[in-house]
Amino acid sequence: MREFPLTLSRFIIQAQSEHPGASGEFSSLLTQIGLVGKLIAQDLRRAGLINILGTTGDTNVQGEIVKKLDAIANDDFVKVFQHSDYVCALASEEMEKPILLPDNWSQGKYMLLFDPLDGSSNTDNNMPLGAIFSVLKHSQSDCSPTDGELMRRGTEQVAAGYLLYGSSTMLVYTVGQGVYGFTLEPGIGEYLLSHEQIRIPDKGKVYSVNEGNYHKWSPGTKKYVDSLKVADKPSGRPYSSRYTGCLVADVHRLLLGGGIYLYPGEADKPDGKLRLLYEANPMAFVVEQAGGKASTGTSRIMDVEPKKLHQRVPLIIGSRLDVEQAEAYIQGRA
Ligand code: AFP
Repeated sequence: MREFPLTLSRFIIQAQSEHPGASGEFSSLLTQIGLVGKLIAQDLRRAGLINILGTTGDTNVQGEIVKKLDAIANDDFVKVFQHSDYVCALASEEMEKPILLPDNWSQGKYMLLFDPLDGSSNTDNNMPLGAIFSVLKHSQSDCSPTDGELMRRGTEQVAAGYLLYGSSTMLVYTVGQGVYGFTLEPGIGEYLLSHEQIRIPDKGKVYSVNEGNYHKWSPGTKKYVDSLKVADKPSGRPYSSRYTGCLVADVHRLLLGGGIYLYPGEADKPDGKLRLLYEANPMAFVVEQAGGKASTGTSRIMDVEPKKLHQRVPLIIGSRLDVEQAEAYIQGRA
């Protein structure tokens, strides 16, 4: 009889059975991430039809114009997790302050940090979008976490991953034992295991960066990106340039095919654009678990000590050898 592909739910239950002491809270959290993906994918598929394009007219804590879909995606995350039993704090790119569950509610032991809609500039032109999530464990189980509890190094994440809304909807995540990818089968509303133990090639042939910012980069960054355009067959150059405006989509491509994504520091923005806690750290956890690297250009992303909830960090992420090469140029060693 044809073996039916492993569904996300069965995969999570099987993984949980390997941890006899597991309470199931963690498994439920991951299953609910899948539910959020279905809700947002549904809205995105009909976005042009139900007039939810455009902006709400508000600006978020980043000072960015909030697009209706940003707000809808954020609401979906909050609705699904606020009344769950396994999350005690929610922090989002779209919310200045985290939502801390009051003491009188059943307190879960996990804290969820997320970018509910990554690539918002793509909402009105049918280009890829994503969502990024990071899971931390609350240290005490008897009180609401403080803001400080949420500002933990990337090495303390217990899970991380992303939802990719592209030609298909995918959930890709890690719990520290490799990286697994699930593709949504819309006909049955189930995520099916489509990419088991994803490994990123040690070196790629693709680079992903917004070259419109070239004039703002450090000399080392300029030299590195210039080096990728030199025609030199033995070293596999020139690389191809691919940039979608969606971190999730660009890193997903590199995760499967190899290469490098850069959002470096700039003259007027030395910390770059991307946020540490709910963009760089979770993507770094996934890429490192697949055998790649994630750096600020001078240090490992997951070792950065957070100081603020929405702090930014330069991000150089992808194939191990490509990231090491970029670090050498950025640090003036090449
Ligand atoms: P938005 O969600 O505000 O569009 O930002 C997307 C993002 O954080 C990341 O997904 C992209 O790689 C990067 O910013 C695009 O930024 P630029 O438009 O400055 O290249």
